[in-house]
Parts: sequence; C-alpha cells; structure tokens
Amino acid sequence: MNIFLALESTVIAHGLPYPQNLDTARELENVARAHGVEPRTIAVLGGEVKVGLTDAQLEYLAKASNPSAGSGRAVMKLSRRDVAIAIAERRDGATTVAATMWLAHKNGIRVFATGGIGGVHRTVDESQTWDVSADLEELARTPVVVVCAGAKAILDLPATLEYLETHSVPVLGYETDEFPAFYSRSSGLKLQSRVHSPVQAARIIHEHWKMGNLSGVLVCVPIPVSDEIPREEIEPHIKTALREAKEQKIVGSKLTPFLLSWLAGLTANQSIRANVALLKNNVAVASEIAKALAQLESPVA
Ligand code: PSU
Ligand code: MN
Repeated sequence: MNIFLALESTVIAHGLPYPQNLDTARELENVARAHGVEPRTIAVLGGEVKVGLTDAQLEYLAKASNPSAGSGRAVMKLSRRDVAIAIAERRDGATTVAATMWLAHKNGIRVFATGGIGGVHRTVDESQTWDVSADLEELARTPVVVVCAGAKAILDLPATLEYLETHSVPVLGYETDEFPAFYSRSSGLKLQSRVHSPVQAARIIHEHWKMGNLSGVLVCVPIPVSDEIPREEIEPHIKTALREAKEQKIVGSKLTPFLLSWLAGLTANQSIRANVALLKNNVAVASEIAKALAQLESPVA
C-alpha cells in the first residue's frame, strides 16, 4: 500500500527565493521518498488542481515567481477561498497551509509537512487591524495532521496558541515541552503534550479521529540545533521587518512573503538556511508519522 505525504507550494512560489526554492522543493520530495513515502506537492496549474507535481512543474512554479527566470505569468497565493477563483480563471496558484490541508483531505491524504503555519499576526500599534491566517481556521475544521516547526516567529505566538486551544486542535510537541518558534527552538510557551516518537504521535492522532473529531492535529518539531537562530538574535530583525511592513502599508496575503524576504535580507540569508533545514527535518518526521498512522489504521498481520 502506498503512503502519501502532502507538501505545500506557497513556500516554493512565495516563501523562498529562486533557485533555493527549486532545490528545496526537490530535496523535500526526496526526503519523503527516502523514508518510503510518496510526496504529493499540491498546486493549481492552468486552473487544474494538481495533487503531485512533475519535476518540470516544480521547476515552472519555482521560476515563475522569479522575474528573470519566470514565465511572466504571476502565480497566485491560494488560501482556501482563492482556489475556486484560480480554477475558474485558469490561473496558476501555489497553495498555502490552509488550501493544501483542504485539498489533501479531499484526496485522502492525512499527513502534511510544512515549515511554519500561519497564525495570528502581531500588531505594531493600535492603528492596525487583526490579521488571522486562514491556516488556523482550516486546522479547526479539516482532519489532517500538520507537521511544522511551530508558527512563524513573525507572528503573535501566544495568541496563535490560544486560538488553537479555543478550536480544540491538539498541539503536540515532538521531543519538546515548548511551542517552537520556527527559527528558534524555544518560545517560552508551554505545550499541552509532549511526544517522543512517531508511533506515540500516531496513537494520539488515531484516537482523536476515532472519536469523531473533525479537526486537524498540529505536531510541532523544533528546528535542528545546528540550524537554529537564537531568539534574541532574530527578534530585533523581526521588529525591523514589521516596522517596514507598516510603513509600506503591506497587508493581507502579501504580508507573510514580505516579512520573510525582509528577514532574509537582514540576516544575510541565514533565515533561508534555517527555513530549508527545518522543512527537511519536518518532512522526515511527517513521513514517519504517516507510516505509523497507516499501520494503526490497517495493521499488516
Ligand atoms: N512557512 C514558511 N514559508 C511560507 C509559509 C509558511 O516557512 O511561505 C506560507 C504558508 O503557505 C502559510 C502561509 O500557509 O505562508 C501563511 O500565509 P498567511 O499568513 O497570509 O495566511
Ligand atoms: Mn492574513
């Protein structure tokens, strides 16, 4: 029986610069395969939902967002609400965590690996409105496991955790007691439950769904020690990026890509190396969870 792992495409088209995005997209698929799992990178191309991309399609998506290498056709950033628009208008689009979870679920895929989920954005001052990622809403209503390195550190992490609690989404720390902060291993925020193995995570996930819950489960894996950017080092850069976004009046779906690219500039690409490292690590853990879950659901005699 084949076991599948969903991968998102926003990180390729809007999260990382070319050519690191293409190398990373390929590497992530290879990490899954090395663990005996079939990767399925999800995107919309020419108005068609693709669950699994060919190497040429990965390359097309990675280059499209690059002004010098790309096709000149803008790739949309698709959250769940945007998918129908992309289909009707025959557009190309990269799927966020929210859209990827939903499309994975519709296609019978239960485990999904990403870098960091979207969450509740920070506000620099009271003149800004609240910005809450649709990723959180999707976790509340779609039964897919999302393996991540926490929520991006550019977000309001306490508020993001509160939201998940309100919406009854289990949040499991993988060999950690704390909600990881994407670039950094610790945030100071305690988690509800710590698991030490893919099998232990799979048992909780299995019971969660067996009881009829419709929500997803978030598994949080801290970035590997060797690639971590300590909190006190990244935090001043995040503050600078947030101030810049406010000054340039960047809002809505453009905000996350803007902040990530500013951080890359401010850290001389250290943030990109960290992002790639945690993605690979998450794909490895997610692949093992996918196998353990499949084993629980239909045990081989
Ligand atoms: N994590 C990354 N890079 C990214 C993203 C997450 O390391 O580019 C993307 C994901 O696709 C996530 C999206 O779903 O950013 C969140 O965007 P927003 O805050 O607009 O919902
Ligand atoms: Mn938003």
